[in-house]
Amino acid sequence: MKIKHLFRRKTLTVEQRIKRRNIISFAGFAVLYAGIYGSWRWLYNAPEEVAGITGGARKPLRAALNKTELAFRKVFDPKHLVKTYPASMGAKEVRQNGDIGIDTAPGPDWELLVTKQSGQELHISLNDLKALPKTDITFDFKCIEGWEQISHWAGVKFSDFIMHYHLEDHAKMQYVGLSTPDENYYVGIDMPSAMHPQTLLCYEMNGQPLPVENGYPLRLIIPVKYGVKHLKRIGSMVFSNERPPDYWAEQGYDYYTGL
Ligand SMILES: Nc1nc2c(c(=O)[nH]1)N[C@H]1C(S)=C(S)[C@@H](COP(=O)(O)O)O[C@H]1N2
Ligand SMILES: [Mo]
Repeated sequence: MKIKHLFRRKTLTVEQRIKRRNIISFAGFAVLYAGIYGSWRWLYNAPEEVAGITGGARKPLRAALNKTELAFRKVFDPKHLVKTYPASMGAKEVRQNGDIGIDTAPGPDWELLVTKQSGQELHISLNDLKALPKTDITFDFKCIEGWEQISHWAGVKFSDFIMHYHLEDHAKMQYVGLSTPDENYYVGIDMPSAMHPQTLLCYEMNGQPLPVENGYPLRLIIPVKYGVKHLKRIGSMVFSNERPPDYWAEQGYDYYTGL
């Protein structure tokens, strides 16, 4: 017998070939499923991040979100402008969504409390803010619940406010934290988004003082972010290099919720 004969594959019958393929596919899927199960176990057993700032999600998940955020920040120019519309296109019936921290009547003695790093406090009245240059914007306001609406707002550019009150050093920090006077709703904003040229400390909607439900006397309008970050009835402002507490991030939503 010639030696090469030994190594030659036996010609298989059709049945044998089917069987062989079945075995190969079953083995293939078994490995795949074991892999999926293994990854799931790994994620399931992964440590939770410290609850507080964010919702106590599994660390690898949050790490992925944070990495995505950093990647997007690199790709997108922070000075890129959100699309704007003529003021006449602003909705006349503006939606009123979310009343956490604004479900009581606004106090007559409202003022914006800014706490500086030194501990020094600024107490700023609505008239003080109205005396600064006024900027308006009409843009498509988007809520993570799935609705959007073109609306028209006006107030002081956040960056103008920073310059006027000589807070440039504070604006070098990484975050600004804003809260309602009763501290029931609060947001943390990364400084590049706060200093974005379209971000407003807003006191007017459709050329009128803000309705109570839309945040009277002062709210944040930050077009580079989803609605959750547009805090209504701002009572206080702090600056920090740590992420300030954020109401929806604590419930597990992405901290940055940028658009
Ligand atoms: N104080 C306070 N601000 C808030 C909220 C809230 O519940 N309380 N909801 C947010 C959400 S989820 C959205 S979509 C917008 C809605 O703003 P509007 O009511 O002016 O449409 O406000 C944001 N700011
Ligand atoms: Mo929202």
